[in-house]
Amino acid sequence: MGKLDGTRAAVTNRLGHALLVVATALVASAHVGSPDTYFEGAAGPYPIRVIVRNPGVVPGLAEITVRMLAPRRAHRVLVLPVYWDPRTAAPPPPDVAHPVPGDSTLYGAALWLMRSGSYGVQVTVEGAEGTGTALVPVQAVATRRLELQKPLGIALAGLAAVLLAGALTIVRAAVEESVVPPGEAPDRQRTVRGRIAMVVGAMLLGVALVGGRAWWNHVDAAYQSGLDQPVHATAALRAAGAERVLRLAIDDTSWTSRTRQWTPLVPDHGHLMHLFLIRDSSLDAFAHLHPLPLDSVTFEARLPPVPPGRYRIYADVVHESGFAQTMVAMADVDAPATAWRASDPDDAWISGNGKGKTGNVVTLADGSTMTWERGDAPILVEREAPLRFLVTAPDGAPATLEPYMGMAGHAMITRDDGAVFAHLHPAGTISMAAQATFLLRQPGDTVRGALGRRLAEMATSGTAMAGTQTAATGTLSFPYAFPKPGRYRIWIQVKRAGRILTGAFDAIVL
Ligand SMILES: [Cu+2]
Repeated sequence: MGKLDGTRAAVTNRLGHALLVVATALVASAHVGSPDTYFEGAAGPYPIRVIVRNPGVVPGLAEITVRMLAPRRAHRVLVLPVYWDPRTAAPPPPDVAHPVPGDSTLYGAALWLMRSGSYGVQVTVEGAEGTGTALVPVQAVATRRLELQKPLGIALAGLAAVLLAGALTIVRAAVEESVVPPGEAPDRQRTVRGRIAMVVGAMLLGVALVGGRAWWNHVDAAYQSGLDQPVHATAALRAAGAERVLRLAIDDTSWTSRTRQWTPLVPDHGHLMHLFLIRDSSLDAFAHLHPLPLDSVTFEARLPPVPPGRYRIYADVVHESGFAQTMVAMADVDAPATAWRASDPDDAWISGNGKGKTGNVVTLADGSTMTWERGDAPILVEREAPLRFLVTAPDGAPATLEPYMGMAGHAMITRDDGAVFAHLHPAGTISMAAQATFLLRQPGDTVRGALGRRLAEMATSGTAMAGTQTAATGTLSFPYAFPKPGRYRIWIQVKRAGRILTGAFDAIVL
Protein backbone atom coordinates (compact mmCIF):
# COMPACT_ATOMS: atom_id res chain seq x y z
CA MET A 1 0.00 0.00 0.00
CA GLY A 2 1.15 3.49 -0.68
CA LYS A 3 3.63 2.54 -3.33
CA LEU A 4 3.60 4.13 -6.70
CA ASP A 5 3.08 1.57 -9.30
CA GLY A 6 4.49 2.31 -12.64
CA THR A 7 1.69 1.04 -14.86
CA ARG A 8 1.14 3.07 -17.90
CA ALA A 9 -2.34 3.43 -19.19
CA ALA A 10 -3.59 5.28 -22.18
CA VAL A 11 -1.55 7.31 -24.55
CA THR A 12 -3.64 9.78 -26.45
CA ASN A 13 -3.04 12.45 -28.94
CA ARG A 14 -5.35 15.33 -28.41
CA LEU A 15 -5.91 18.15 -30.88
CA GLY A 16 -2.78 17.17 -32.70
CA HIS A 17 -0.58 18.10 -29.76
CA ALA A 18 1.78 15.27 -29.09
CA LEU A 19 1.25 15.25 -25.38
CA LEU A 20 1.67 12.06 -23.51
CA VAL A 21 -0.98 11.17 -21.06
CA VAL A 22 -0.15 8.69 -18.44
CA ALA A 23 -2.07 7.41 -15.60
CA THR A 24 -1.98 5.32 -12.61
CA ALA A 25 -3.11 5.88 -9.18
CA LEU A 26 -3.32 4.54 -5.79
CA VAL A 27 -4.22 6.06 -2.63
CA ALA A 28 -3.97 5.74 0.84
CA SER A 29 -5.68 7.73 3.49
CA ALA A 30 -4.02 11.02 4.20
CA HIS A 31 -0.35 10.85 3.34
CA VAL A 32 1.32 7.93 1.62
CA GLY A 33 3.30 5.37 3.58
CA SER A 34 3.14 7.54 6.66
CA PRO A 35 0.20 6.23 8.68
CA ASP A 36 0.84 7.81 12.07
CA THR A 37 -0.64 11.10 13.22
CA TYR A 38 1.53 13.88 14.67
CA PHE A 39 -0.07 16.89 16.25
CA GLU A 40 1.30 19.89 18.05
CA GLY A 41 -1.03 22.42 19.58
CA ALA A 42 -2.64 23.66 22.72
CA ALA A 43 -5.10 22.02 25.05
CA GLY A 44 -6.27 25.25 26.69
CA PRO A 45 -3.26 26.64 28.58
CA TYR A 46 -1.16 23.52 27.98
CA PRO A 47 1.00 23.14 24.88
CA ILE A 48 1.08 19.48 23.92
CA ARG A 49 2.40 17.13 21.26
CA VAL A 50 0.25 14.12 20.44
CA ILE A 51 1.30 11.05 18.47
CA VAL A 52 -1.25 8.44 17.43
CA ARG A 53 0.13 5.19 16.02
CA ASN A 54 -2.18 3.56 13.53
CA PRO A 55 -2.90 -0.11 14.32
CA GLY A 56 -3.52 -0.99 10.64
CA VAL A 57 -6.62 -3.00 11.51
CA VAL A 58 -10.16 -1.89 12.33
CA PRO A 59 -11.38 -2.44 14.98
CA GLY A 60 -7.94 -1.94 16.42
CA LEU A 61 -6.03 -0.45 19.28
CA ALA A 62 -4.21 2.76 18.42
CA GLU A 63 -1.42 3.84 20.69
CA ILE A 64 -1.59 7.47 21.75
CA THR A 65 1.06 9.46 23.55
CA VAL A 66 0.62 12.98 24.87
CA ARG A 67 3.68 15.02 25.71
CA MET A 68 3.40 18.15 27.83
CA LEU A 69 5.63 20.73 26.14
CA ALA A 70 5.73 23.23 29.00
CA PRO A 71 6.67 22.46 32.58
CA ARG A 72 3.08 22.95 33.77
CA ARG A 73 1.96 20.04 35.85
CA ALA A 74 -0.99 18.01 34.67
CA HIS A 75 -3.12 16.24 37.24
CA ARG A 76 -4.78 14.08 34.68
CA VAL A 77 -4.76 13.53 30.91
CA LEU A 78 -7.88 12.11 29.27
CA VAL A 79 -8.29 10.83 25.73
CA LEU A 80 -11.51 10.08 23.88
CA PRO A 81 -11.93 9.10 20.23
CA VAL A 82 -15.25 10.36 18.82
CA TYR A 83 -16.47 8.98 15.50
CA TRP A 84 -17.44 11.68 13.03
CA ASP A 85 -20.94 10.41 12.30
CA PRO A 86 -23.34 11.63 15.01
CA ARG A 87 -25.81 8.88 14.08
CA THR A 88 -23.51 6.22 15.55
CA ALA A 89 -23.55 5.25 19.20
CA ALA A 90 -22.56 7.89 21.74
CA PRO A 91 -18.91 7.64 22.75
CA PRO A 92 -17.98 5.94 26.01
CA PRO A 93 -16.41 7.92 28.85
CA PRO A 94 -12.84 9.04 28.13
CA ASP A 95 -9.81 6.92 29.02
CA VAL A 96 -7.21 8.14 31.44
CA ALA A 97 -3.75 8.34 29.87
CA HIS A 98 -1.17 7.13 32.34
CA PRO A 99 2.21 8.72 32.96
CA VAL A 100 4.95 6.86 31.11
CA PRO A 101 7.45 5.61 33.71
CA GLY A 102 10.71 7.53 33.62
CA ASP A 103 9.31 10.53 31.78
CA SER A 104 7.28 12.98 33.81
CA THR A 105 5.99 14.88 30.77
CA LEU A 106 4.74 11.92 28.78
CA TYR A 107 1.35 10.21 29.03
CA GLY A 108 0.22 7.12 27.15
CA ALA A 109 -3.02 5.27 26.48
CA ALA A 110 -4.55 2.81 24.06
CA LEU A 111 -7.52 3.90 21.98
CA TRP A 112 -10.07 1.52 20.52
CA LEU A 113 -10.95 2.62 17.00
CA MET A 114 -14.04 0.55 16.26
CA ARG A 115 -15.07 1.69 12.78
CA SER A 116 -13.31 2.65 9.59
CA GLY A 117 -13.27 6.36 8.96
CA SER A 118 -12.60 9.62 10.60
CA TYR A 119 -12.28 10.14 14.33
CA GLY A 120 -11.74 13.27 16.35
CA VAL A 121 -9.62 12.41 19.36
CA GLN A 122 -10.32 14.75 22.26
CA VAL A 123 -7.24 15.18 24.41
CA THR A 124 -8.14 16.82 27.70
CA VAL A 125 -5.53 18.05 30.14
CA GLU A 126 -6.55 18.81 33.72
CA GLY A 127 -4.07 20.69 35.84
CA ALA A 128 -3.40 23.57 38.19
CA GLU A 129 -4.28 26.06 35.47
CA GLY A 130 -7.63 24.55 34.68
CA THR A 131 -8.82 22.21 32.00
CA GLY A 132 -8.12 22.40 28.29
CA THR A 133 -8.98 20.22 25.32
CA ALA A 134 -7.31 19.76 21.96
CA LEU A 135 -8.90 17.99 19.04
CA VAL A 136 -6.75 15.67 16.97
CA PRO A 137 -8.29 14.20 13.81
CA VAL A 138 -7.26 10.59 13.26
CA GLN A 139 -8.15 8.29 10.38
CA ALA A 140 -9.01 4.74 11.25
CA VAL A 141 -8.16 2.73 8.18
CA ALA A 142 -7.59 -0.96 7.82
CA THR A 143 -4.48 -1.52 5.80
CA ARG A 144 -4.01 -5.19 6.51
CA ARG A 145 -5.91 -8.33 7.37
CA LEU A 146 -4.46 -10.53 10.05
CA GLU A 147 -4.16 -14.17 8.94
CA LEU A 148 -5.30 -16.98 11.19
CA GLN A 149 -2.16 -18.85 12.14
CA LYS A 150 -2.19 -22.60 11.37
CA PRO A 151 -1.35 -23.91 14.86
CA LEU A 152 -4.01 -21.65 16.39
CA GLY A 153 -6.54 -22.84 13.76
CA ILE A 154 -5.77 -26.48 14.49
CA ALA A 155 -6.03 -25.93 18.23
CA LEU A 156 -9.37 -24.13 17.85
CA ALA A 157 -10.71 -26.88 15.56
CA GLY A 158 -9.68 -29.50 18.14
CA LEU A 159 -11.42 -27.60 20.93
CA ALA A 160 -14.53 -27.23 18.78
CA ALA A 161 -14.58 -31.00 18.17
CA VAL A 162 -14.35 -31.68 21.90
CA LEU A 163 -17.17 -29.19 22.62
CA LEU A 164 -19.32 -30.70 19.89
CA ALA A 165 -18.82 -34.26 21.16
CA GLY A 166 -19.51 -33.06 24.72
CA ALA A 167 -22.69 -31.26 23.68
CA LEU A 168 -24.03 -34.34 21.84
CA THR A 169 -23.18 -36.62 24.78
CA ILE A 170 -25.07 -34.29 27.12
CA VAL A 171 -28.10 -34.23 24.79
CA ARG A 172 -28.16 -38.01 24.54
CA ALA A 173 -27.69 -38.49 28.28
CA ALA A 174 -30.38 -35.92 29.09
CA VAL A 175 -32.98 -37.72 26.99
CA GLU A 176 -31.90 -41.28 27.66
CA GLU A 177 -30.82 -41.38 31.30
CA SER A 178 -31.83 -38.24 33.20
CA VAL A 179 -35.21 -39.53 34.37
CA VAL A 180 -34.13 -43.16 34.98
CA PRO A 181 -33.73 -43.96 38.71
CA PRO A 182 -30.12 -44.56 39.80
CA GLY A 183 -28.85 -48.10 39.19
CA GLU A 184 -31.47 -48.98 36.53
CA ALA A 185 -30.65 -49.35 32.86
CA PRO A 186 -32.74 -47.27 30.42
CA ASP A 187 -35.25 -49.30 28.44
CA ARG A 188 -35.07 -49.75 24.71
CA GLN A 189 -37.54 -46.95 23.96
CA ARG A 190 -35.40 -44.46 25.91
CA THR A 191 -32.25 -45.63 24.20
CA VAL A 192 -33.86 -45.06 20.79
CA ARG A 193 -35.12 -41.63 21.85
CA GLY A 194 -31.63 -40.76 23.09
CA ARG A 195 -30.14 -41.71 19.73
CA ILE A 196 -32.77 -39.66 17.85
CA ALA A 197 -32.11 -36.65 20.11
CA MET A 198 -28.40 -36.98 19.38
CA VAL A 199 -28.98 -37.03 15.63
CA VAL A 200 -31.34 -34.03 15.82
CA GLY A 201 -28.82 -32.24 18.04
CA ALA A 202 -26.02 -32.99 15.56
CA MET A 203 -28.14 -31.59 12.74
CA LEU A 204 -28.94 -28.42 14.67
CA LEU A 205 -25.30 -27.91 15.61
CA GLY A 206 -24.33 -28.60 11.99
CA VAL A 207 -26.73 -25.90 10.82
CA ALA A 208 -25.27 -23.54 13.44
CA LEU A 209 -21.74 -24.30 12.23
CA VAL A 210 -22.60 -23.77 8.57
CA GLY A 211 -24.49 -20.59 9.45
CA GLY A 212 -21.60 -19.39 11.58
CA ARG A 213 -19.20 -20.00 8.76
CA ALA A 214 -21.39 -18.08 6.31
CA TRP A 215 -21.70 -15.22 8.81
CA TRP A 216 -17.96 -15.13 9.34
CA ASN A 217 -17.22 -15.17 5.61
CA HIS A 218 -19.64 -12.28 5.24
CA VAL A 219 -17.88 -10.31 7.98
CA ASP A 220 -14.52 -11.09 6.40
CA ALA A 221 -15.70 -9.98 2.95
CA ALA A 222 -17.09 -6.77 4.42
CA TYR A 223 -13.77 -6.12 6.16
CA GLN A 224 -11.80 -6.74 2.99
CA SER A 225 -14.03 -4.45 0.98
CA GLY A 226 -13.43 -1.79 3.64
CA LEU A 227 -9.63 -2.09 3.40
CA ASP A 228 -8.06 1.21 2.54
CA GLN A 229 -8.70 0.89 -1.20
CA PRO A 230 -6.85 2.70 -3.89
CA VAL A 231 -9.02 5.41 -5.40
CA HIS A 232 -8.15 5.60 -9.04
CA ALA A 233 -7.31 8.93 -10.64
CA THR A 234 -5.88 9.81 -14.00
CA ALA A 235 -3.67 12.76 -14.82
CA ALA A 236 -3.70 14.23 -18.29
CA LEU A 237 -1.98 17.20 -19.85
CA ARG A 238 -3.30 19.29 -22.65
CA ALA A 239 -2.06 22.34 -24.44
CA ALA A 240 -3.80 25.69 -24.27
CA GLY A 241 -1.69 27.95 -26.45
CA ALA A 242 1.72 28.23 -24.84
CA GLU A 243 0.25 27.01 -21.58
CA ARG A 244 -0.35 23.50 -20.38
CA VAL A 245 -3.36 22.39 -18.38
CA LEU A 246 -3.15 19.51 -15.97
CA ARG A 247 -6.37 17.61 -15.45
CA LEU A 248 -6.85 15.11 -12.69
CA ALA A 249 -9.89 12.90 -13.09
CA ILE A 250 -11.03 10.62 -10.31
CA ASP A 251 -12.21 7.64 -12.32
CA ASP A 252 -12.72 5.15 -9.55
CA THR A 253 -16.16 3.56 -9.29
CA SER A 254 -15.94 3.65 -5.51
CA TRP A 255 -15.83 7.45 -5.68
CA THR A 256 -19.41 7.65 -6.89
CA SER A 257 -20.59 4.39 -5.33
CA ARG A 258 -23.55 4.61 -2.99
CA THR A 259 -22.11 1.92 -0.76
CA ARG A 260 -18.88 3.77 0.02
CA GLN A 261 -20.87 6.85 0.95
CA TRP A 262 -18.08 9.37 0.65
CA THR A 263 -19.15 12.66 2.11
CA PRO A 264 -18.57 15.77 -0.05
CA LEU A 265 -15.15 17.45 -0.14
CA VAL A 266 -14.46 20.45 2.05
CA PRO A 267 -11.84 23.13 1.44
CA ASP A 268 -8.54 22.80 3.31
CA HIS A 269 -6.63 26.08 3.62
CA GLY A 270 -9.33 27.46 1.31
CA HIS A 271 -8.70 24.93 -1.47
CA LEU A 272 -10.60 21.76 -2.32
CA MET A 273 -7.48 20.06 -3.59
CA HIS A 274 -3.78 20.49 -2.92
CA LEU A 275 -1.79 18.89 -5.68
CA PHE A 276 1.93 18.26 -5.52
CA LEU A 277 4.07 17.47 -8.55
CA ILE A 278 7.48 15.96 -7.94
CA ARG A 279 9.84 15.05 -10.76
CA ASP A 280 10.35 11.32 -10.52
CA SER A 281 13.70 9.92 -9.37
CA SER A 282 15.68 13.18 -9.58
CA LEU A 283 13.22 15.01 -7.28
CA ASP A 284 14.64 18.26 -8.65
CA ALA A 285 11.40 19.93 -9.65
CA PHE A 286 8.48 20.55 -7.38
CA ALA A 287 5.15 22.30 -7.71
CA HIS A 288 2.32 22.90 -5.25
CA LEU A 289 -0.90 23.64 -7.14
CA HIS A 290 -4.56 24.05 -6.31
CA PRO A 291 -6.65 22.62 -9.12
CA LEU A 292 -10.16 23.94 -9.46
CA PRO A 293 -13.06 21.50 -9.66
CA LEU A 294 -14.87 21.26 -12.98
CA ASP A 295 -17.28 18.78 -11.42
CA SER A 296 -17.16 16.40 -8.51
CA VAL A 297 -14.57 14.14 -10.15
CA THR A 298 -12.50 16.42 -12.40
CA PHE A 299 -9.97 19.02 -11.32
CA GLU A 300 -7.81 21.30 -13.45
CA ALA A 301 -4.83 23.55 -12.89
CA ARG A 302 -2.53 25.37 -15.25
CA LEU A 303 0.84 23.70 -15.21
CA PRO A 304 3.85 25.86 -14.33
CA PRO A 305 6.80 25.68 -16.74
CA VAL A 306 8.39 22.72 -14.96
CA PRO A 307 11.14 20.95 -16.90
CA PRO A 308 10.13 17.91 -18.97
CA GLY A 309 10.07 14.50 -17.35
CA ARG A 310 8.01 12.02 -15.49
CA TYR A 311 6.22 13.43 -12.47
CA ARG A 312 4.66 11.90 -9.44
CA ILE A 313 1.40 13.52 -8.47
CA TYR A 314 0.01 13.55 -4.96
CA ALA A 315 -3.39 15.14 -4.49
CA ASP A 316 -4.70 15.84 -1.00
CA VAL A 317 -8.42 16.17 -0.39
CA VAL A 318 -10.53 16.24 2.77
CA HIS A 319 -14.06 14.94 3.10
CA GLU A 320 -16.78 16.50 5.16
CA SER A 321 -16.47 13.57 7.54
CA GLY A 322 -12.97 14.81 8.33
CA PHE A 323 -11.46 11.98 6.30
CA ALA A 324 -8.32 13.15 4.52
CA GLN A 325 -7.07 11.29 1.46
CA THR A 326 -4.08 11.45 -0.80
CA MET A 327 -4.45 10.25 -4.38
CA VAL A 328 -1.39 9.26 -6.31
CA ALA A 329 -0.94 9.45 -10.06
CA MET A 330 1.84 9.87 -12.60
CA ALA A 331 2.15 12.32 -15.46
CA ASP A 332 4.67 12.69 -18.24
CA VAL A 333 5.48 16.24 -19.15
CA ASP A 334 7.20 16.08 -22.50
CA ALA A 335 6.15 19.42 -23.92
CA PRO A 336 6.62 21.86 -21.04
CA ALA A 337 4.61 25.01 -20.74
CA THR A 338 6.33 28.12 -22.01
CA ALA A 339 3.88 30.46 -20.38
CA TRP A 340 2.07 30.30 -17.09
CA ARG A 341 -0.65 32.26 -15.40
CA ALA A 342 -1.29 30.55 -12.11
CA SER A 343 -4.84 29.26 -11.77
CA ASP A 344 -4.59 30.16 -8.10
CA PRO A 345 -2.49 32.81 -6.35
CA ASP A 346 -1.26 30.19 -3.87
CA ASP A 347 0.31 28.05 -6.63
CA ALA A 348 4.09 27.85 -6.54
CA TRP A 349 6.88 25.79 -8.02
CA ILE A 350 10.66 25.47 -8.11
CA SER A 351 13.09 23.52 -10.19
CA GLY A 352 16.79 22.91 -10.31
CA ASN A 353 16.93 22.87 -6.54
CA GLY A 354 19.68 20.29 -6.76
CA LYS A 355 22.07 23.01 -7.94
CA GLY A 356 23.75 25.62 -5.83
CA LYS A 357 22.56 23.90 -2.72
CA THR A 358 24.83 24.15 0.26
CA GLY A 359 23.59 21.38 2.46
CA ASN A 360 21.45 22.71 5.21
CA VAL A 361 21.48 26.34 4.11
CA VAL A 362 19.62 27.33 0.96
CA THR A 363 19.12 30.66 -0.71
CA LEU A 364 15.49 31.37 -1.51
CA ALA A 365 14.14 33.08 -4.60
CA ASP A 366 13.98 36.53 -2.96
CA GLY A 367 17.53 36.38 -1.62
CA SER A 368 16.60 35.37 1.90
CA THR A 369 18.11 32.28 3.47
CA MET A 370 16.53 29.17 4.89
CA THR A 371 18.58 27.12 7.34
CA TRP A 372 17.74 23.66 8.53
CA GLU A 373 18.81 23.55 12.16
CA ARG A 374 19.13 19.82 12.17
CA GLY A 375 22.02 19.40 14.56
CA ASP A 376 24.74 16.80 14.16
CA ALA A 377 22.91 13.74 15.37
CA PRO A 378 21.83 11.20 12.77
CA ILE A 379 18.13 11.14 11.90
CA LEU A 380 16.61 7.88 13.04
CA VAL A 381 13.53 6.14 11.77
CA GLU A 382 10.43 6.50 13.94
CA ARG A 383 12.20 8.94 16.22
CA GLU A 384 11.29 12.57 16.52
CA ALA A 385 12.91 14.27 13.53
CA PRO A 386 14.64 17.63 14.08
CA LEU A 387 12.58 19.52 11.50
CA ARG A 388 13.43 23.05 12.64
CA PHE A 389 14.04 25.80 10.10
CA LEU A 390 15.12 29.41 10.33
CA VAL A 391 14.43 31.96 7.63
CA THR A 392 16.60 35.06 7.59
CA ALA A 393 16.12 38.13 5.43
CA PRO A 394 18.96 39.15 3.04
CA ASP A 395 20.24 41.52 5.77
CA GLY A 396 20.68 38.57 8.14
CA ALA A 397 17.81 39.41 10.49
CA PRO A 398 15.14 36.79 11.17
CA ALA A 399 12.58 37.11 8.39
CA THR A 400 9.04 38.23 9.01
CA LEU A 401 6.91 35.49 7.55
CA GLU A 402 3.30 35.82 6.56
CA PRO A 403 0.85 32.99 6.82
CA TYR A 404 0.82 30.99 3.59
CA MET A 405 -2.67 29.55 3.28
CA GLY A 406 -3.22 30.12 6.97
CA MET A 407 -0.09 28.28 8.04
CA ALA A 408 3.28 29.57 9.18
CA GLY A 409 4.87 27.06 6.85
CA HIS A 410 4.25 23.92 4.88
CA ALA A 411 6.57 20.92 4.74
CA MET A 412 6.33 18.27 2.05
CA ILE A 413 8.38 15.15 2.62
CA THR A 414 9.00 12.35 0.15
CA ARG A 415 11.18 9.27 0.06
CA ASP A 416 13.24 9.05 -3.13
CA ASP A 417 11.26 6.03 -4.37
CA GLY A 418 7.91 7.71 -3.74
CA ALA A 419 6.91 5.17 -1.10
CA VAL A 420 6.41 7.95 1.43
CA PHE A 421 4.72 11.29 0.92
CA ALA A 422 3.59 13.48 3.78
CA HIS A 423 2.43 17.07 3.88
CA LEU A 424 2.62 18.73 7.25
CA HIS A 425 2.58 22.00 9.12
CA PRO A 426 3.83 23.24 12.46
CA ALA A 427 0.55 21.79 13.79
CA GLY A 428 1.58 18.36 12.54
CA THR A 429 0.37 15.91 9.93
CA ILE A 430 -3.29 16.54 10.64
CA SER A 431 -5.45 18.23 8.07
CA MET A 432 -6.64 21.58 9.37
CA ALA A 433 -9.91 21.10 7.48
CA ALA A 434 -10.45 17.75 9.17
CA GLN A 435 -9.95 19.42 12.52
CA ALA A 436 -12.37 22.17 11.52
CA THR A 437 -15.06 19.64 10.61
CA PHE A 438 -14.93 18.30 14.16
CA LEU A 439 -14.79 21.71 15.81
CA LEU A 440 -17.65 23.13 13.73
CA ARG A 441 -19.94 20.12 13.44
CA GLN A 442 -23.34 20.90 14.91
CA PRO A 443 -26.09 18.50 15.92
CA GLY A 444 -28.09 19.61 12.88
CA ASP A 445 -25.33 18.64 10.45
CA THR A 446 -26.82 15.26 9.60
CA VAL A 447 -27.52 16.26 6.00
CA ARG A 448 -24.61 15.58 3.68
CA GLY A 449 -23.13 18.81 2.45
CA ALA A 450 -24.45 21.08 5.21
CA LEU A 451 -21.17 21.33 7.09
CA GLY A 452 -19.18 21.48 3.86
CA ARG A 453 -21.22 24.46 2.71
CA ARG A 454 -20.60 26.31 5.96
CA LEU A 455 -16.87 25.61 5.74
CA ALA A 456 -16.78 26.78 2.13
CA GLU A 457 -18.62 29.97 3.07
CA MET A 458 -16.15 30.60 5.87
CA ALA A 459 -13.27 30.04 3.48
CA THR A 460 -14.59 32.47 0.87
CA SER A 461 -15.70 35.10 3.37
CA GLY A 462 -12.19 35.06 4.81
CA THR A 463 -13.30 34.06 8.30
CA ALA A 464 -10.16 33.07 10.15
CA MET A 465 -9.76 29.35 10.08
CA ALA A 466 -9.07 27.46 13.23
CA GLY A 467 -5.37 27.18 13.85
CA THR A 468 -4.20 30.05 11.67
CA GLN A 469 -0.58 30.51 12.57
CA THR A 470 2.19 32.96 12.08
CA ALA A 471 5.88 32.67 12.63
CA ALA A 472 6.97 36.23 13.22
CA THR A 473 10.45 35.24 14.27
CA GLY A 474 11.29 33.35 11.10
CA THR A 475 11.47 30.00 12.84
CA LEU A 476 9.41 26.96 12.02
CA SER A 477 9.28 23.48 13.41
CA PHE A 478 7.32 20.46 12.30
CA PRO A 479 6.52 17.50 14.56
CA TYR A 480 7.26 14.32 12.61
CA ALA A 481 9.06 11.00 12.62
CA PHE A 482 10.19 9.35 9.40
CA PRO A 483 8.30 6.09 8.91
CA LYS A 484 11.08 4.14 7.20
CA PRO A 485 14.78 4.47 6.59
CA GLY A 486 16.05 5.84 3.29
CA ARG A 487 16.80 9.00 1.38
CA TYR A 488 14.26 11.76 1.64
CA ARG A 489 13.74 15.20 0.18
CA ILE A 490 11.97 17.88 2.14
CA TRP A 491 10.44 21.03 0.69
CA ILE A 492 9.64 23.87 3.05
CA GLN A 493 7.30 26.58 1.83
CA VAL A 494 6.84 29.96 3.50
CA LYS A 495 5.56 33.35 2.43
CA ARG A 496 7.55 36.53 2.82
CA ALA A 497 6.53 39.96 1.53
CA GLY A 498 3.74 38.45 -0.53
CA ARG A 499 6.00 35.93 -2.21
CA ILE A 500 5.85 32.15 -1.81
CA LEU A 501 9.34 30.77 -1.17
CA THR A 502 10.37 27.14 -1.39
CA GLY A 503 13.50 25.60 0.09
CA ALA A 504 14.59 22.02 -0.60
CA PHE A 505 16.67 19.84 1.71
CA ASP A 506 17.90 16.28 1.71
CA ALA A 507 17.86 13.86 4.59
CA ILE A 508 19.21 10.40 5.09
CA VAL A 509 17.19 8.49 7.63
CA LEU A 510 18.85 5.56 9.37
CU1 LIG B 1 0.20 22.69 3.63
